[in-house]
Parts: sequence; structure tokens; C-alpha cells
Amino acid sequence: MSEVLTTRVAGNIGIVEIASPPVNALSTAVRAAVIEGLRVHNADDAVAAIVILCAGRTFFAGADIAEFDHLPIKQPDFDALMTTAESSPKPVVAAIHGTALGGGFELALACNYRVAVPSAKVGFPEVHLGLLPGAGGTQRLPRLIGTGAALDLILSGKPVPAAKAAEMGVVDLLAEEGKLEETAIAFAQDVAAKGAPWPKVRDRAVAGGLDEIEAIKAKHKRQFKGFKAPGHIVQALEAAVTLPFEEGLRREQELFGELLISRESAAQRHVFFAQRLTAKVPDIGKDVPILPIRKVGVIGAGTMGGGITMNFLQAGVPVTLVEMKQEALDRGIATIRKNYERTAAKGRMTMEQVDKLMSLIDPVLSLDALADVDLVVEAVFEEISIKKDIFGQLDGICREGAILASNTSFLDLDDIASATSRPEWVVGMHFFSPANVMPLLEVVRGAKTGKEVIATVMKLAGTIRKTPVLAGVCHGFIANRIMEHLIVQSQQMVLEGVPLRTIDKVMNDYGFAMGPIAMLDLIGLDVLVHGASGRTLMGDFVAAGRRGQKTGKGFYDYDADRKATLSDEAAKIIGDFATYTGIAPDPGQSEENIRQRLLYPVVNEGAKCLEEGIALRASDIDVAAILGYNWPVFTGGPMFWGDTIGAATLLQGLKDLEGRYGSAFTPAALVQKLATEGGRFVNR
Ligand code: 3H9
Repeated sequence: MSEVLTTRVAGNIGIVEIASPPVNALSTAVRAAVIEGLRVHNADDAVAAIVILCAGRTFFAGADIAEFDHLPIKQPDFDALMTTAESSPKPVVAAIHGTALGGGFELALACNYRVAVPSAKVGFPEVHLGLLPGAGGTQRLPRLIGTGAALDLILSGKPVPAAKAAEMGVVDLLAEEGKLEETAIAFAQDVAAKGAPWPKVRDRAVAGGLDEIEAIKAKHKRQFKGFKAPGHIVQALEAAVTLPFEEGLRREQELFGELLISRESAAQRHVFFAQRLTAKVPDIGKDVPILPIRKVGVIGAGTMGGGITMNFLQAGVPVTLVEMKQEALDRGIATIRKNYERTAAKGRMTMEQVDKLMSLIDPVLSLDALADVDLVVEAVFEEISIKKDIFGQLDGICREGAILASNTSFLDLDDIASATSRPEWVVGMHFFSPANVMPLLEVVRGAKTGKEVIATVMKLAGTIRKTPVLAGVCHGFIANRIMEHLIVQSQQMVLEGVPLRTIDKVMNDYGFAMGPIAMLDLIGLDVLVHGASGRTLMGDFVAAGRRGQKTGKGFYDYDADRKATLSDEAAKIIGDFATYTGIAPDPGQSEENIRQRLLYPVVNEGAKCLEEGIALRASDIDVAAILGYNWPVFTGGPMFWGDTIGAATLLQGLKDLEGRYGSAFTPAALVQKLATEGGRFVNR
């Protein structure tokens, strides 16, 4: 018997139990084990029905995604597994706890019955991996719940709680929590006693036609741009409607095969693993203690401080919120409340919950109130002298062992830490705006930051539902540092006379939801010029009262619906500044030139971050760009994309750009090395 399989018999019920931690992914060994378990019980005359269940935290969480990097899929494949379960002469009951996802859910659908505990969830997350359910899911699910509902569930990728699944007719019986096995056994005894025939999903007719597909497609239309899987999913559902079951299965397998070898899926699978890797810091083992964070202090109740505060409130952590002036404090608190009330108005929160969250804030006007907090997050102006002054004061106020974090986005953390007598307790927690929404947290490790501080903050990121990416100290850390090139180059091109719309379009076509110019307007030009010295283009915009979307005008003009139109005034500001700087006009650049100019230096800077040890690994840079700047997921992030185009192409492109535009494009040594060796940034 295999290492992952246990077969046992309870009364007249054969149990197939799989234990393949952490998530019982359906690897080749696991698929073989399930088939073997079914064979054993089918061969045993004392067994009347079979229950499949999993040990550990979850039912099968789907295919083993790592195996998709090594094609072809080995035998026994998914088809063999599903066919074995579905054609079992004895009835088979899937007993579900945790999450039955992807191939795991498909296996459950190939069984005759499904029993689940209320805490369980079932679903098809394949779309997030650039895939579709390729083991019969697109053909069986519509036979159970109808075409429209099935397409909706598969396109959303969201798991459905067991109770809802029971309502939909996917789950036959809800078991009491903690009593899954005994309930499934009793259920299996019942169905065995009733005798054949036992229902098979494949024998049911598909409810709902092609018209339902159109309606659901429209609902998810934003999901289709740039992604390949949604369109294929629709085709698979169409096949369920128009073809007999077996032919539908074959069509599904064909479509799955196309996705499996697609660049988009490779990129999305890379991102899946990359996101789970960021929290792993090579020199910080499990032995490093995680400190309890029961109470937090946030300094600054502005946009950033308010957003940061909300993260902790939602995690149930009380926050002492410090401002210098009563008016600013009141304004900050009111904004937080308004945000929550807006959520409540949408029905996603009750007013009681709003009040409860607000009651976790202790608004104060003095840093002295931070004497007993476990963590302070400073979120004041990006001004080194102010930050150093605050950290100097915190040093005298905060208890020993409190973590002192700065939300600085560009400044030298080591310089800030030097204002204290305890630099080992100082760390960067760099949130992205809006801080309550954006899922990235850059954790900045200073030269002296202690290991337990890093371990604690990396863990804390999970508590406040952020993905942490560790960064070393440098100007802009990872995300801002690499993405600054995109902003600088777009400004440069604007001054050369390249139409704003062209620049934005090139990045939209690449996959960004928003082009760089529109993004600057959204962030606010005043925020961006803060601290800049000398005359700048954005400074001129701000001086003319054009601060971006919030003032109805920036690079573009905006109407009440935030629709952007071109502005003569903006064109004049740009023209005047171009004259002032003496930039040579070059308005007719090709889209390819624009694309390379905007994106190659980002990858190049990422390479420098790796060389300098600012980022731990290339995949961390990808996660930072995707989660911090909405870099399109289906490209895998800048470094994965750099691998897609290849280091040699990148190197040549950078050299050409360097020749035309100067040192901003000088290739990093790592790019040269990879181009020579034929290597990749991302190695998994
Ligand atoms: C599929 O099924 C295709 C079929 O339709 C068709 C085939 C023909 N494979 O997320 P966690 C690892 S596609 C390999 O931190 P949680 C993960 O990398 C699949 N590895 O835990 C991590 O490793 P490490 C459809 C996997 O408790 C560890 O397990 N299914 C897989 O926060 C723990 O993961 C999915 O897309 C996998 N399938 O969340 C489900 N899953 O410890 C993907 C996890 O080394 N998985 N790992 O970092 C999930 O959504 C979550 O892992 C789950 C648990 C909700 C299950």
C-alpha cells in the first residue's frame, strides 16, 4: 500500500483515506492511491459502499500545481481517476472537510454522493491559475446546478460554503462539524441498503442553454481582458450544452491542454507560488520567536495613517492614533468612519460592526500615549528630519521590546533608526495607498533590524491580510524603486510630445488597467511633487491648480464621471516646460519603442535589486509589482516577463535605448550575465 493511502473497513463500508500534507494535492502518487483504494474495496465482498476522505486540514485541494511544470501529466492521469470513481460498481461517497478545490471538487463530482461539514468549501479556483477545470468539472457541474450558475462559479474562482453548495444541489448532506466520518459512513450504509442504481452526475441533462452563458459572460466581462482562461472556460461550458457528455469531456481536455501550455497560465502559476514564497526569509527559521502584537500605535491620521489604522482595526487590534492637532485628529477619525459607513451602506457591514471597529481607536494628541504599545507605525510626512525627531522621542517613550516601524516610502531607514538607541527594534512597514485596500506590505530590513522583529512583522502582515515582501534599505525599496522608471520615462515622453493617450494606451495594451499618466492623476500630482526640489513638470501642474483627478484636472480634464479628456491648458503647461528644459521634440515614436522605454528599465532595475540583495528573489519583485502597482498578473510580473522575452533580447533592447537615451538604460551586470549564460531571473 502506498505511503499516502490507508484503507479500512467500518461495518460494511470501505474507507479510502488519503494523507498527503499539506493540502492533499492530487499528485501522481495521490491519484494512484485513490484508484488503488477504490480497487481494494471493490474487490472486497464485505464492502457494500465506499467513502473517500482525507486526513489533515483539507479534502483534496486540487491538482498538484507543481506537476504542471513537468508535462505530460503522468499516469494514472485525471481522466483515469475520475473514470475509476465514476464507474465504481459500489457507490462512492466523498466526505468533504476544508476545501474541495479544482481536481478535488471534480473528484467529488465524479462520486455518486457528497457529504460535507458546514465549514467546508467547494470551488474551482483554476481561473486564477490561467486554467479551467480539466477533469470533467465544466461538464459535470452544469449538469448539477445549470449552465449559468456553473459558469458563474467557475469564472469567479471563488469557493462556495458547504451550506450554499447544499442549497445548489452539489452537496447531498451536511454533517455536523467534527462528525464527518461517522455521518458519511451512515449515509453510505443507507444508500447501499437502498441498492442500485446510484446516481451519476454524467447521466443528468444540462439545465440551461447558451443564452445563460451570454448573460454570465457579460457579468464577468472585465475578467477577460488579457487573460486566456475565461474565454476557454466559456467554450467548455458551451460544449457542455451542445455536445454529449463524452464529447464534451474531450473538448474540455483539449481546451485545458491549450491553457496548460499557455504563457498566461505559466505566469499565473508562477505568481501562485511566488506569493507563498515571499514570507520565507532564508536566515529566519521557525525557531525565531514571534512577538505578540496586542496593541498598536499609529502616528499620523492622514490618508496613509488612517488606512494603516483600518487594517489593524479589522484584525481586531486596538490602535492608539496620534496626531499633533485636534482638528487633524478629528478629520482623520471622521474619514475612517466615513469609509466604514460607506461599506455598511453597500450592505457589507452592519452599523454595529462599524461602531465596534471605531471603538478600537484611542485618539490622542501626544506621543506619550504610546508607552505601552507593542508596535508603533509612524506615517507622517516624508521628511527625514521630522521622522528622526519622532523616532528620537519614541526611543524615550516606548517600552523596551516595542517594535518601532516607519512607513517611509523612500527614506533611509538606517538613518531613521540611528535616531534611537535601539536600531535593532526599528523596521520599515511600507504600505501602498490606499493602505486599507492594497494587498502589499514591504517589510524593510535595516542594517541592524533584529530577526524577531522581521519574523514578527512578516507574520503580522498575514494577520492584517497583506502579502509581505522583504526589502533592503535603498531609495524606494523594491516596488517604488523599479516603477519609478515607468513614471520618469512617461514624463520624458510627454515632454518629447508623445500624446498622453498613446502612452497610456501602450500600457493598457500591455495589460495595465490604468496607464501611467492616468495613474499620476489618480494618485495626485501634489502628493508626487511633495519634497521635490527645483522646477518640475508636475510642479507646474500643481502651481496651475491642476492636482489630478481630485481637482477635476491634471494631465487630463475629468468630468463628473471621472471620464478623461484632453486639455489645452495641460498641453500648454507641457509645451512651456519642454521649452524651459530644451527637450527635443520626438512625438512620433513607435508603440514598441514606447513599450520598451517604459518596461525594460523596470526589469533592469529589478535585476539591480537582486544584485544588491535588496530583494531576496526575483519572484518577490514580481509580487511587489503585481500587488503594489497592479502589474498585470498574466505576464507573471516584470522579472517573469523579462524571462519570457529572454535576457538576450532584453540586453540588446537596453543597449539600444542606452545609445539613444542615456544611462537610465545601462544594462545591469545581472542582465549581461544571464544573456551570456542563457539564464533566467526566476528559477523554481
Ligand atoms: C486543478 O485542480 C486542475 C484540474 O482542474 C484539472 C487537472 C487535469 N498544488 O496556500 P497555503 C501548497 S488546478 C501544489 O499557504 P492555506 C502551497 O504552495 C488546482 N501545492 O495554505 C504551500 O506550500 P508551502 C486547483 C499546493 O491553508 C502549501 O501547500 N486548486 C497546492 O492558506 C500550503 O498552502 C487550487 O488552485 C496545490 N494545488 O490555503 C488550490 N495548494 O508550504 C490552491 C497548496 O511550501 N490552493 N499548495 O509554501 C489553495 O488555494 C490554498 O493552498 C488552500 C489552503 C485554500 C488549499
